[in-house]
Amino acid sequence: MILYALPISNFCSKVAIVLRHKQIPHQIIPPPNGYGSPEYKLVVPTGKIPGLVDGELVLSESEAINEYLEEQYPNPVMLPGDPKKRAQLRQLSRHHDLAVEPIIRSLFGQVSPQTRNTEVLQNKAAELQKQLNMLADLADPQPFLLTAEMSLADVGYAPTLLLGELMWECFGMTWDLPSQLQEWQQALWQVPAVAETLREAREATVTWIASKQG
Ligand SMILES: N[C@@H](CCC(=O)N[C@@H](CS)C(=O)NCC(=O)O)C(=O)O
Repeated sequence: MILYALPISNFCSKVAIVLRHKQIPHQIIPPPNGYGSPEYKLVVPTGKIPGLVDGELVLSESEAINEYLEEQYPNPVMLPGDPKKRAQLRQLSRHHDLAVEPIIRSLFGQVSPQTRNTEVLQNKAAELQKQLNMLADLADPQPFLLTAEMSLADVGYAPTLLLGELMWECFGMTWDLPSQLQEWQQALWQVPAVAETLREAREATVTWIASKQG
């Protein structure tokens, strides 16, 4: 199994965590000539990362990839419970992809001081706080969002919250994770697959931020 990925991409980290946690034999390699390149599109037609190749199967979209990995390699289980529980777990994963992550992504252009706008930063920070408070309301940390063991609902948040924290530091803003989520984040960061993936993500992100400071 090959995962086309870069350590700077939080969506790639979301998949790398699952591959590592499930101890699925795999190789992680960068997309040839970068994502979006004609060479990469010959292998993964969308041109996006993460891209998974498993024999004949070629997949994009972290959510589709993670659910495929869960179905092919059910141990350890990462989407447990009855249909109601599984639906709630999927909801929290979508909350990451559709509500929390896009706010942080929308501030990539602000990492360079030349293009920074304080009003935009403050508005986005307030929006993010609302979405994190919503996550705290929807979750029931045990210590993972809705489960005793890490599930597919948790994995997207690990790299995205790290990315947010490093960006907020660069913006000189206080990173304020709701108190109900703090133990969850500690537990998450201690999972070996998460710790290994975040080490690489942190290094890539710190380098990226430094490169934008002129
Ligand atoms: N919804 C996608 C998002 C992945 C994504 O945004 N990947 C970026 C890099 S971080 C990318 O490949 N962008 C190139 C493009 O969209 O053409 C997922 O969950 O995998």
